[in-house]
Amino acid sequence: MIKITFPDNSVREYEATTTAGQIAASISPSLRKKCVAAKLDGETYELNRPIQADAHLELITNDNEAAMPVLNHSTAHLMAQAIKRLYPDAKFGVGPAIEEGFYYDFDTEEKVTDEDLTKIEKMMSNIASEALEITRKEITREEAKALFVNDAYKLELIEAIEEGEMITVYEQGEFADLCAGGHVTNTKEIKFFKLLTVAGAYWRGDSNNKMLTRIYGYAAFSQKDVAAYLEILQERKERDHKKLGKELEIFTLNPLSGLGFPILLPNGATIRKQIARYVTELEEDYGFQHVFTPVIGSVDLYKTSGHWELYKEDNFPPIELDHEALFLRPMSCPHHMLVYGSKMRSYRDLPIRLAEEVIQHRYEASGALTGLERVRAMTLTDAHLFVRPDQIKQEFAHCLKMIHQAVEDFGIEIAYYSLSLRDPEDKEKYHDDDAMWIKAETMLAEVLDENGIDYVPMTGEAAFYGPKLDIQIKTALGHDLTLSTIQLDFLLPQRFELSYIDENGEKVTPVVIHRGFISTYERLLAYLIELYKGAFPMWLAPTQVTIIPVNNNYHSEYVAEIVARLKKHRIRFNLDDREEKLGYKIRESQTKKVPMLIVIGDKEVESKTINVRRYGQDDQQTLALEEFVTTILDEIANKSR
Ligand code: TSB
Ligand code: ZN
Repeated sequence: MIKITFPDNSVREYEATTTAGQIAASISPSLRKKCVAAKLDGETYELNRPIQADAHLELITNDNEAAMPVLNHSTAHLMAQAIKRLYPDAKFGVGPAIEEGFYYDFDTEEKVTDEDLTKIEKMMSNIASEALEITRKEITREEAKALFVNDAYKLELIEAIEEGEMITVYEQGEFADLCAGGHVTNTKEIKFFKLLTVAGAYWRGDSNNKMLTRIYGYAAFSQKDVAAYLEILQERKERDHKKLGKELEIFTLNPLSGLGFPILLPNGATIRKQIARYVTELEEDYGFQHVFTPVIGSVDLYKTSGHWELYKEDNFPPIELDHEALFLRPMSCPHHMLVYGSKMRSYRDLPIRLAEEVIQHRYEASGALTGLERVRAMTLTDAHLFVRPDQIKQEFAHCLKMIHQAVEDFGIEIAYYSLSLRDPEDKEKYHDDDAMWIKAETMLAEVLDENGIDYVPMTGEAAFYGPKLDIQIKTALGHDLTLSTIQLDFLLPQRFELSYIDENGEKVTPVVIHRGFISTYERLLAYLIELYKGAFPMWLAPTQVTIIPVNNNYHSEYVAEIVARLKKHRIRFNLDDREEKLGYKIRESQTKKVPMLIVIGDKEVESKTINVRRYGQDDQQTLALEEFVTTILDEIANKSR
């Protein structure tokens, strides 16, 4: 007999080799019906897998989050089986459940495209209705190698399994897969799914390997849930900054400009200018001084800082001219070190906060380049603070406060805070000084605790010079990106032999805080386009008001008066006096997501009023001209959303 403990701590006894499915059925048939899998001492267990020993058991019903990866993983197998039937030469890589749905990587002679997805789905449904039992088998390494003798990728995976680790396969009909589980127990349990896209993926994520075909899919426990997910996907696509950026004429990508070098169009440039003004003013308020430094420096500068060695691969190669070697910078820190070092500093001068809109270049992998989100030429709202050791915490909090101010003003949604730490094993990337790292990491964790920041520790994500706090955002397409960053650095000031004279007349090395304010303009813009779905708030909108006269001849005088008022206050407007139908012009203003649209007709001219239609709202508002202007100015000043 075995003792099974349930989540409510009740204990029941069963025959050894009873399955979780039988246990569920013994409690109630309706519970059994809802069960998808079980957790046995935390490990996912199939409902048809015999339980051999005493354990804690949690039944996973189909309304439980934990059921989704099980179902999706089984659907991945089902898809692989369907592919194998349709493409007998198919060789399979890996096919896991992911945060949303599943994928499977495979290789076929014949190219598989989006057009083939329906065919594969049909075959999946056929196999599902064959009601094949899904069974788990423990096998030896030799058996595994024999079973997958024709599958080079699976053989590689078998090689990678550590000695002594259990090897299992899951079988359903003629199909078997090397897999750790857990799964549903029968293909007929897989009823509602959709194959989404075909993509390419390098075997083991390595670009030196063969590119495999990857199909993404999604399975759920009802047709309604699948449909709801497809709707979310559609919504995300609509939000995608690449799509909106084109439609709203914010930026353009042209191969002649080079991969990863987007061009900001006038609308994008206007938004960027507003952000730049905001950043500059806030920095002035927070006691930063601005500097201008060149985009290129001598190779020696980056050898001194250490960027050279580390970034060789990720950068544009140096330019060699007249015995001089120059380097297109990936970061501005070395230049800011030179600014600090340009004169003697006393302890009374610190903190010194140097800020700049830094133009920098990084040779990002071509596969990683995404619209404005990840580019090769970027402008970072950067700063380096030179502080005394006793000022670290206060200055760190100062930067954090400023970032939080911006987060509020833009309405940014922080996904999470990452405390990015070094990987102590990685001696190549990280400066080898345990004491320094321990000091910096401990101090950073303390500051975060003191400021009540809940963070996720991330090993191996630190900069080469020190640990950092990264503020992470999520893009419409689900990319996890760093927006703001505050980094603690004991290394670069040492490398540049920077110092200040302390109270006792002694030379002391300052500490540097690197502060990436609200990312690069490129990434911020990508994020904001998605956040606002292209409908920028008044203070950022490229065009703030569209003016449409009903009749150019009769209404032009009043329109001229309005225009003069708007110009006086630098309100950005578009006077649409083209000889087009009124309805057409109104619709066009709406597709451009202009926050305010005013139509001027006889009534407005007579009463000297303005009829305002706001983007996304049905009702209209009548305002006196003066009121109209102050409404806009208030919204700009308050950054209303
Ligand atoms: C903060 N030296 C520091 C600086 O002082 C630094 O460069 N840090 S960084 O490497 O983390 O980059 C700063 C920010 O630039 C990142 O947080 C990210 O928001 C943004 N960024 C980095 N790479 C790219 C890229 N390829 N495209 C767009 N933005 C990027
Ligand atoms: Zn820096």
